[in-house]
Amino acid sequence: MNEHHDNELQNIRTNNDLETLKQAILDHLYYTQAKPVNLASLNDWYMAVAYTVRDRMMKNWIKLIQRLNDKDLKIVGYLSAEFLMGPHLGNALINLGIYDEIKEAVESHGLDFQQLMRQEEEPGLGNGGLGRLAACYLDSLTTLKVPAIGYGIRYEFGIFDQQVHDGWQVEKTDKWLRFGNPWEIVRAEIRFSVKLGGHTENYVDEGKYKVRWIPEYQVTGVAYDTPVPGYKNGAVNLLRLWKSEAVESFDFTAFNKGDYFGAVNEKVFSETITKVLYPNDESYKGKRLRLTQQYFFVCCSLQDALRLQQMRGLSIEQLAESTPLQLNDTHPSVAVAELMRLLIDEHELDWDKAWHITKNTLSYTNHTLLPEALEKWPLPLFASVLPRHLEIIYEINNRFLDEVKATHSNDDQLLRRLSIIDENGEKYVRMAHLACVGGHAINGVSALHTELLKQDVLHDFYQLSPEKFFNVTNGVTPRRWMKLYNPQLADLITSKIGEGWITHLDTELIQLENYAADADFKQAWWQIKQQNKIQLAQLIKERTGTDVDPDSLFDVQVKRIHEYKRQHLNALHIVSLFNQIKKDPSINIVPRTFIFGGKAAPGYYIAKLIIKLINSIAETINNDADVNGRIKVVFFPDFNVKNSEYIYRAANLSEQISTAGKEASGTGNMKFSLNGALTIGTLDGANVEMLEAIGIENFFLFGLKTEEVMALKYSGYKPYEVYQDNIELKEAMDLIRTGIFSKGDHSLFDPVINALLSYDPYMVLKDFQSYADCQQRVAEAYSNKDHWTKMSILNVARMGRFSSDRSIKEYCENIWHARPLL
Ligand code: NBG
Repeated sequence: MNEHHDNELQNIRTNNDLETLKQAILDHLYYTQAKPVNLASLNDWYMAVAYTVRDRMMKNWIKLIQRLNDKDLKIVGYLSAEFLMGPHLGNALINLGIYDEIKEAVESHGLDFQQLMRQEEEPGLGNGGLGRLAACYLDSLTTLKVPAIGYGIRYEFGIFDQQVHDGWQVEKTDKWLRFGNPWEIVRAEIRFSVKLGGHTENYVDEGKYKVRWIPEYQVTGVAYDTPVPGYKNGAVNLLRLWKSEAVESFDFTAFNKGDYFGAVNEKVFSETITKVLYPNDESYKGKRLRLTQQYFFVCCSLQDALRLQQMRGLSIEQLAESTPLQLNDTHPSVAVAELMRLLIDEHELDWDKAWHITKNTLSYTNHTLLPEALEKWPLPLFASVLPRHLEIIYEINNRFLDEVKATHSNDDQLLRRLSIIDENGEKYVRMAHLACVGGHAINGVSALHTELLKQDVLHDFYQLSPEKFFNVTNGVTPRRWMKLYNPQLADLITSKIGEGWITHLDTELIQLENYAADADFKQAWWQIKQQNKIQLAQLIKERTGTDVDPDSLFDVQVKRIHEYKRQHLNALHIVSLFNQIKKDPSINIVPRTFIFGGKAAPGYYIAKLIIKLINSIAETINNDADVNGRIKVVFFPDFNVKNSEYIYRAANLSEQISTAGKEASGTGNMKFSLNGALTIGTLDGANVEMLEAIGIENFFLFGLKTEEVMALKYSGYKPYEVYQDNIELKEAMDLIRTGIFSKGDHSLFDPVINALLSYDPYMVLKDFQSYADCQQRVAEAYSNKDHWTKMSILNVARMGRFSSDRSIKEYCENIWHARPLL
């Protein structure tokens, strides 16, 4: 290629002046989308713009690929079954620093920029907080210039789209790839084969005892790479997702016998593995495909890590120092057995050496204390999918328990509790135990959560190896959650304290405290919130048909629907407000809009009924003459990263009301607070640390503490007595049973009501009064706009430590021993 041509190519693909960008978009429309301007759909334009932006990452992307040969390069591998990246375009524009330029270029073609951005499908490859955390961490890793690869699964269908029909959740397949995905590049030559099922055979080779795995079948994993740009720093990392394919697309024996459909069968089966993301909160027990998915992506990722090791000219013995691998929850924890298998069976290392490498390479993040969410696989199922791994796990377990006996205790009960194999009744492989034994570090995701892991869920492991335990409190990226999703507030902040906060939130944001008493600043702060509320009100009207008043207090609870998160506590409080109004329509009420959003797992009946309850309450209250618009209830359908843009920034009040001791951290709590919402919350998860940072005077705290929850449970909690003793609560619950919200159907909500009256495992009733009282304080505080605004500013100012940059620095220092690339 001659010099001149090379330069020209560089220009149209790299220059950021208006004329070049305009032309680049037209070029892609023509040469990539094959459309003339007059026939181009909005999607064609979106694709052309996306390719134009992607081009501008290429140079640094290729630089990264070239660096993959560099011996000194330490690469962090983040293994996660979920990455909830959110729409890529806006984020890329912010991080590349070309938002305004592209906006202008797009508009110069006569297009509506916001509409074009909304054309991008949500890449919903995750359920909620855990998957979004992985996405925030990739952003921070890259912004901090730590070379990293996010390893995961390229689900053809992500988390279902939620529709609401007659108040009920209806799930729709998420066909996010249907109009093409301009952000990924298939690496057709990066493919690994993955064995499944079958049996093992022992044999002796040159005097050495060896094992051969004879699989029942085999599939191939192909790499799909998506670039992850850092914030204005020229760094790009990779999100590498695996898609399953058939080894042979046609079974030619079947084909030659004339069985065309039989021949395609294998292809269909193989591609099933990465077909669909499992919604969480469902029991995975017995879900063979789920285990297969987990193994599939772990197997491909580890083979890839070893390949990169080789490319860099490093030995396998150096794996731990050069490629630390983080297990995001137990979903990838089969990596312990798989890495051992690769090292022993395929690379012919001896056990001790392999074990040393495995242990020092892997580390494990726990994300939940709920016993039902701790993964365990029935032994027969595990054996039938991964026969060789089960043998390895037995060996790991035997050696581990022998060591405990030798160095600690022979206590049979202790050994049974520690064992990787659960032998109390039906036998299971406990994946959390495998991850604890097979890694060098274990961390919780908030201070409280880590304490509870140590004291309770992983107590025995903590006693055994306290040095393995760390806390890394979660964080969120200020790039997406503030700069991109709340541009006006971001600009206001920058106008006062400069833009250092975007990358140094923990040290810079605090300067905002100086403006908390500044009248003009407060006015501007309030105004921006108002404008954000007006926009959300418009969207609510569009999506639900409900009119809401932007001057009312926007009280928001968005997150997955789960009993422990207690959306029904919020709902009961609304019903009791309604009841008060009905009893005395002249009662003085601070106008409020209660906004809910979130998906329920399709198999979680009570959660779905809670959605129906919220919608039913909304229908009655929103149309009640006595209420007269003073309170409104909205269920915003299909809450996801894309829709959340409008929601966090418009909230006055953030509901973080889980039962103390149940929410591992929460990250929505941080997103709200960083966007100026005040929090009503329990001492749970990261709320504890937020409260500490923000100050109790700026936080609406209520409810039982973790120890109180535990003590009450121990002493025998009687929810029915609470109900009988509390008039407000009793009237609210009874009102639901009159059928007033359900067109006279008295029993529709019985499953919710009865669960509360008989077990109430999350102590909704016990916390009701404290919550209602606290909500009264909220209403009073909101009546004083000036003071409310001051609290809001102080809130934001003091939230600096909840940046994911801080979290990633802690992982780098304490767990990965990784440093930024200079
Ligand atoms: C979730 C917790 C949240 C936490 C996120 C991210 C799972 C298993 N856990 O509290 O419920 O914020 O993980 O750590 O999804």
